[in-house]
Amino acid sequence: MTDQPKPLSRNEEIKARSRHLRGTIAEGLARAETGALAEDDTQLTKFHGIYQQDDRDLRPERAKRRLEKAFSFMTRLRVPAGILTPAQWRAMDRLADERANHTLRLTTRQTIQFHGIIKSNLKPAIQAMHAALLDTIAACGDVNRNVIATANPYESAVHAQAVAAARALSAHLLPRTRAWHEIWIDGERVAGGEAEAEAEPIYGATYMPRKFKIAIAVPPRNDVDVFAHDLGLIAIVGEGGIVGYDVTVGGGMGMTHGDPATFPRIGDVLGYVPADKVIELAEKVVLVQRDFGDRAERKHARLKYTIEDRGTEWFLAALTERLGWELLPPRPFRFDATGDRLGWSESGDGRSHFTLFVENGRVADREGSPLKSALAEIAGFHEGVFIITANQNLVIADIPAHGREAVASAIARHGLANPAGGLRRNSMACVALPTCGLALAESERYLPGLVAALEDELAAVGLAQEEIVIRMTGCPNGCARPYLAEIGLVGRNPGLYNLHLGAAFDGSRMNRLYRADLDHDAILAALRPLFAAYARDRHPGEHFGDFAERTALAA
Ligand code: SRM
Ligand code: SF4
Repeated sequence: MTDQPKPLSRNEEIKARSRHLRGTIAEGLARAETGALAEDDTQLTKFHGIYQQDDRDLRPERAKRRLEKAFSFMTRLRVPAGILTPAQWRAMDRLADERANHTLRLTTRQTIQFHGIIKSNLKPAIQAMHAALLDTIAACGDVNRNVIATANPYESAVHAQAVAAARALSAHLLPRTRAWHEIWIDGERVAGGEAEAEAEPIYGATYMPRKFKIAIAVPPRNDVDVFAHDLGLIAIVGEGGIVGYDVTVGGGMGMTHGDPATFPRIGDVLGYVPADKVIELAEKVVLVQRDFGDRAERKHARLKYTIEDRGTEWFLAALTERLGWELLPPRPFRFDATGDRLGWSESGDGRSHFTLFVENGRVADREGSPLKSALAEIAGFHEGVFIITANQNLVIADIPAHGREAVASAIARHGLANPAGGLRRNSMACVALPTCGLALAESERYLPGLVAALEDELAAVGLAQEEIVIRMTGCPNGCARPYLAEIGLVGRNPGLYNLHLGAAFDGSRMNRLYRADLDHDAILAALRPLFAAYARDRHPGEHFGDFAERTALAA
């Protein structure tokens, strides 16, 4: 029997026929009889940063009444390195009220998602983003996504270089098609046939086999979880700032329950690249994956599987061939944590920064906690920038000396003080229900209550202030990077979670499955004795993840 090549996945056909990501999206937007778009077009809108969703809380009621699902759209901004001006923040705040569900959702990749935009509001919403000099191009889809970078403005010069690199990488790897502008902004078709007019020099007609993600970390902070990325860049700082990067490849978090062919993986350190060659390096990594990634099986299409199947040495050889030069041996680096440094800090240039904990990234006005209004007020007078962190938090950054008092007073007046508990400060949950179509269990709506219960347990053994990283997702896709948390909870079924333990505090080692299918009480029962043992038996300075690896998981 001969080895037949496997047929391409359906998404490959959709991309190939799409005339560079146009499909029939424009026609679907004009169709008033449904709140949805054509199915194939919903795959293409992802490349435009737009996901069709429906409110899952309303599904049973609407099905009973034989109504169409309550369709709406999630849109995701592209914000390299997570930086927004106050004017942009104010515009996005208004947009959330006028076109979406009155909330802004800070994501684990340093951007904002809007939920609940109905079809007729989509175009005006995107146009409002464009008017604020923002866009949603390539925020999702089989392309390079939002490039993220350490949100640490305290070392101003180095941070500025990392941000500049993130922006340059994002611009270089952006699709060239004018489809986004044509559909959402000006409505004008490019004359002379899109295919010829818009060759995609990097991606070609069918783009990447799957999503592709890049992060830049500036040690000692691994606040971007650099090892979770297809391509990770670890800044090496010398005289004059960032002189180059250690390069990691093949990280990724997603897996499918019960399918051992899928797994989370942390990236391999491949070598060192001088700073002036980093764009060329990134492009060639993309090209190797573009040409060798699996286009038949989407669950097997990320770079991590290409590398796992063919080997790191093969990958390095394929990369070197395209580069025409060799990576240098990696330089030493040291990470200390994946979390943000919450609260006030100062940089050498006389500016201050306040890192605000935003629970699970949801910026909303709630009774007793008017976070959204408070941030809009601060954006009204703030003279610096806002930086969204990859931990779903927000840095009110670059505050000049004369502006600090006003920010401090707004924080105090609106009760925005950061939480005291070490577990909550290091907690993160993905969106999950009711908007995520893939959620198997609650996440964002459940984690705050679980953390309260776990903090009681920690307080009982004297560990209330202990910094422990906990992350939850409503399914195994890994959107809050739960496999890199000291306590990872991964949704299995409504109300049931797999408990993973043992990741390193600095994000350099993944956790492992400890117990499966736990409900709320079972999660507490599993962790209670471990917290007690940790309080009693830990080595000086030992983090909870290391302790769990040494004790509970070793047993
Ligand atoms: Fe994610 C799919 C939300 C970061 C791995 N992710 C989704 C979708 C779009 C569901 C869907 O496909 O229908 C979720 C939308 C939920 C909603 O209602 O908003 C979603 N992912 C998120 C966000 C908003 C989670 C959050 O709470 O912040 C993050 C948005 C990031 C951004 O701004 O771009 C988010 N997703 C991640 C990360 C973390 C990261 O990149 O650092 C991962 C793991 C890293 C990785 O890619 O391996 C991640 N998301 C996935 C996967 C699994 C991909 C895989 O190849 O294994 C899916 C499912 C898929 O693509 O088929 C997914
Ligand atoms: Fe949805 Fe799963 Fe991602 Fe959570 S981890 S947002 S449930 S896809």
